[in-house]
Amino acid sequence: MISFLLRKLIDLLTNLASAIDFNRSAYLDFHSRPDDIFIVTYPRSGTTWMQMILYQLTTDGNMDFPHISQVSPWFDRLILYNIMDGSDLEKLPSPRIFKSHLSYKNIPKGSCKYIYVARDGEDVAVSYFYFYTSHLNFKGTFSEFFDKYFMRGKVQFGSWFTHVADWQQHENDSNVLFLRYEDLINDLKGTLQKIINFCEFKVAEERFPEILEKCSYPFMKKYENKFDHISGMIWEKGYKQNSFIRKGQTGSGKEYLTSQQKNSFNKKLNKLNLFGRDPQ
Ligand code: PPS
Repeated sequence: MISFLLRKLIDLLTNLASAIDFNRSAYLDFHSRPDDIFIVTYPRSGTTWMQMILYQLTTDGNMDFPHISQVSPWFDRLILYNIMDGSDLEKLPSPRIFKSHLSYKNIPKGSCKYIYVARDGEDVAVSYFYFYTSHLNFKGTFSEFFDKYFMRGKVQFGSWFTHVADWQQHENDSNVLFLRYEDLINDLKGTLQKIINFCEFKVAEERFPEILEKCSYPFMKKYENKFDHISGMIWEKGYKQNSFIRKGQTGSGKEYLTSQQKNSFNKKLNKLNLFGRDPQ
């Protein structure tokens, strides 16, 4: 029974990509700008890293944002879950930096730029297996995930092979920068320079050490809550983390209630003869 339900869940997730196709009309009112940048990837290929890189290259790099989605929204999710419509998208300041897992066919076209990040497919499979286990309640083994789901393209965004092959056909397009996760690992500084040239950013040379530090694995790991999908969903719903064990002190009531609120509270309290309180 459980494996049947699990199978259903995975089929449902697999249909996500086609659901996005189905919802295509929803983003037809999207108007691209020449300085829009779409970071496009197959999942687990370095999307979040690229979001952080572009955030660092286009701002002063402060870490005040609650979640990376606030400064670099996930386009497909905004559309699919009606989080934003065309007019909301219009209000976002330039340069708009969107994350997307859409295929080339389905990505909005226009005057904008696309940075595609591809990663070794075997490494993607392992990373995706761990993601399915930690975030999507997958209970099977790696072999099961690999043979039954990943290799058959029965995962959230379909086949890795199709996704990469599809985008690779456009690697020489003038508005596409085709990068590899492995380039970022082997030569982060050189790859940042390629991005700067492609996007025509102006970044002062003296900012580089700080940018490299903030885009490093240890730095991003330390701020993991600002990147994790789980905290992203919590932020999206407006919930605040680290506010459950609040102050742990007496006297907030005195501070917050108006005298009218205190009077009506006391009236009720006195009728019931509950435990004594200091007169106000
Ligand atoms: S997702 O779920 O599609 O948004 O995932 P995505 O961000 O594309 O990929 C997650 C993997 O990227 C790794 N990552 C990094 N590697 C090196 N340096 C930095 N700064 C960095 N930030 C994210 C992350 O660890 C995931 O890979 P694995 O192999 O699972 O560790």
